[in-house]
Amino acid sequence: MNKNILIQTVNKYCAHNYHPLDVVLSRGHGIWVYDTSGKKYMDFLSAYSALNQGHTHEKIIRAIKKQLNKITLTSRAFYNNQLGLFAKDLCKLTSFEMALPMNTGAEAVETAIKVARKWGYYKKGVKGGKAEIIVCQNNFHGRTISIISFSTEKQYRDGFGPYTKGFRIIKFNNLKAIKEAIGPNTVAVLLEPIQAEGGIIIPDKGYLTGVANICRKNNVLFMLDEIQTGLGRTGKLFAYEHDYNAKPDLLVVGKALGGGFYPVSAVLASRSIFEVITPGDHGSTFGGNPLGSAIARASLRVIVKENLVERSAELGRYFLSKLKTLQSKWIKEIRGKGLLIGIELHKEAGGARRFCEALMTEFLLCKETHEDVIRFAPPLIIKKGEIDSAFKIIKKVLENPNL
Ligand code: IF1
Repeated sequence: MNKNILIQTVNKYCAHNYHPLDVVLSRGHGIWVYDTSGKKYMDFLSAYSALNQGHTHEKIIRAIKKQLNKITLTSRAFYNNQLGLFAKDLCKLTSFEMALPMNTGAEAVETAIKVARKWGYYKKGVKGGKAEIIVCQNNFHGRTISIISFSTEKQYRDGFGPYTKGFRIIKFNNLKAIKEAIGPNTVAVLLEPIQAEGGIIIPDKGYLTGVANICRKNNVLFMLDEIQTGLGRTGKLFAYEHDYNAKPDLLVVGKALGGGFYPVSAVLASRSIFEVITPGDHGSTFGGNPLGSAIARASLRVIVKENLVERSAELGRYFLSKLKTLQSKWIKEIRGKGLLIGIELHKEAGGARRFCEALMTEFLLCKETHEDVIRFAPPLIIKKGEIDSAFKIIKKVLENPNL
């Protein structure tokens, strides 16, 4: 079917909760995607880091096919023979004791919030209904009612009240603010180690270590949302490893855990924290299903076997250093960690969207974030030569005096 008809069909039958670039994709492999007329593009968004392993990875497809012929869904009313293996692989890789499987990122964040609140009442001794969780300005943790209740982005909140109580919003990258905000009812601090949607905001070195220490000292749980930054994206398995001794009490993972095939997310924590959760407290029809579990195991294996964490660190450094040579009047700052890189433009540039559109006509797909930031996050399997090709396109577009 023709591109315009396909777009019209989406616009006619799908709620307009997105404003996509004008391209209709029908095939993908590795870092490459193809539109309906067969034109080939580099994917420099990776579905917001859910495709760290690249599109349609063969090893993951093999695991899916194998599992598809056996059993795909059992619900948690019964055991299945994949869930334990998945949870064990994930725990071994991340050095956590236990995992609680969910599907989407927002669900896993909700799960972490529930666990923290219950821990607060049952272990810390906070009085019923008083638990408070500290979060940061400019956060992005998903779209559910509770999560948007503590968003500071007008568009994510407006029109969706009444909101969930129990959150206290403070400045990001500011230890003093956390110290001052903690009170006897504080059960947890929840943050992103790098605010990705917030514009690739990287906190000062030592910030996460500081947060971890403050939490430890005050008997408050330190919770990190690494849904986007985790599993190699920033050049470490998890972004908190860029700091010293900053391991959180609860770690939330998603996106690339499903290898780009399937929504798989999880909360990781110690046994003593998860002790507060008893049968019937929480659950999900699909969370921990055998198909998702087999996919997640294969997705993790690809990250390890193909050294995606090291690749991300090395190629990210290479790409960032090349980007820093760009001579463009539009560029205000370039920042990144691993293969999560943002180019912030001056206000006079008229927004990042038109640059993303121009990059698309040169066959490189990416997405703006926060009006003025172009975000680059290619699959971590990308080769050096492909970064060179992408850089040529970026240079042509950003250094074009007529744009
Ligand atoms: C959209 C953004 C990225 C996340 C972090 C939780 C979630 C996300 C740190 C929720 C999801 C996605 C959601 C998607 C676009 C995308 C996004 F621009 F909106 F913020 F990646 F930067 N924590 N981020 O980044 O996970 O429930 O979606 O599985 O909402 O449009 P989810």
